[in-house]
Amino acid sequence: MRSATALKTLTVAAVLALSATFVGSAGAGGLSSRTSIPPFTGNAPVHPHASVDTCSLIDFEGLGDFNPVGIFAGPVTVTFGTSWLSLVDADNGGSGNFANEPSPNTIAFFLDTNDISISLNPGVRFVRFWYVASSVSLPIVVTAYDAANNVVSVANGNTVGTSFDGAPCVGDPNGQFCLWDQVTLTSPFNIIRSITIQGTIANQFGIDNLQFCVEANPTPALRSSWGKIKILYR
Ligand SMILES: [Ca+2]
Ligand SMILES: [Ca+2]
Ligand SMILES: [Ca+2]
Repeated sequence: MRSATALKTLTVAAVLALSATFVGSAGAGGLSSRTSIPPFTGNAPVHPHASVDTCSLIDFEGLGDFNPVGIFAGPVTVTFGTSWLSLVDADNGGSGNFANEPSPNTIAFFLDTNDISISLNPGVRFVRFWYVASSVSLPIVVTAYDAANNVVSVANGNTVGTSFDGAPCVGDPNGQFCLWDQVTLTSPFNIIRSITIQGTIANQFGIDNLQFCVEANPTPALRSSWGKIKILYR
C-alpha cells in the first residue's frame, strides 16, 4: 500500500511538473506564445500532402564511342534526335577531347545539328543537364516545349568550357573541353515533352548527366482533393 501511495504521489507531482513545463513557460520562451488549447469539433482536418518528385538520370555510360545515343525506354521514354552520338574520353580509350565530365567516361555530342532535339514521353516537370562548350558554340538557348509545341521554359548557358578559350581548367589528364556547367528547365506541371538547344556548333558542344523529374502526385489530382476539402469545410 505504501509503495502504491508513493507511486501515485509521484505521478501527480510529475503531471504538475509537466504542466509547469509546457504551459507555464509557453508564454515566455515556449514553442508557442499561445497557452490555451483550441476546441476541436468534427473530424480531423485533411490536407493534401506535398508532392514528391520521381527523378531519373541518364549518364550515357555504356554506350561506347561514336554510337547513336538513341532511345532510353522507361516510365518516361527519352528519345535523342538522330544527330546525338556517344563519346568516350580519349583517356579511357575513346576519341573524346574532354575532361572532368560529371559521370566518367562517356558523354553525348553531335557532328551535325540536323536533329539535336530531346523528347520525353510522357511529359516531365524538370529537366537538367550538364554541358561543355567552346566559345564559338556559345551562348546556348535551351527551350522546353509542351506536346503542342508551346514554349514552357527557356534557359541560357554562357559558360566557356575550353582551356584553349581560357577556361580555368585542366585535363584528366588530357582533354581541352574541361569546364562544365548546367542548365535547368522547370514547369509546375508534367508538361515538358521536348527540348531544343540553339546556338551550338557541331563538334564544339557536349552534354552529360541528363536528369528529369516527374511530379509523383500531379497537380490536377491535388486540385481535385483540395476542392473536396473546401466542400467539406463549408
Ligand atoms: Ca580526358
Ligand atoms: Ca574523363
Ligand atoms: Ca557520363
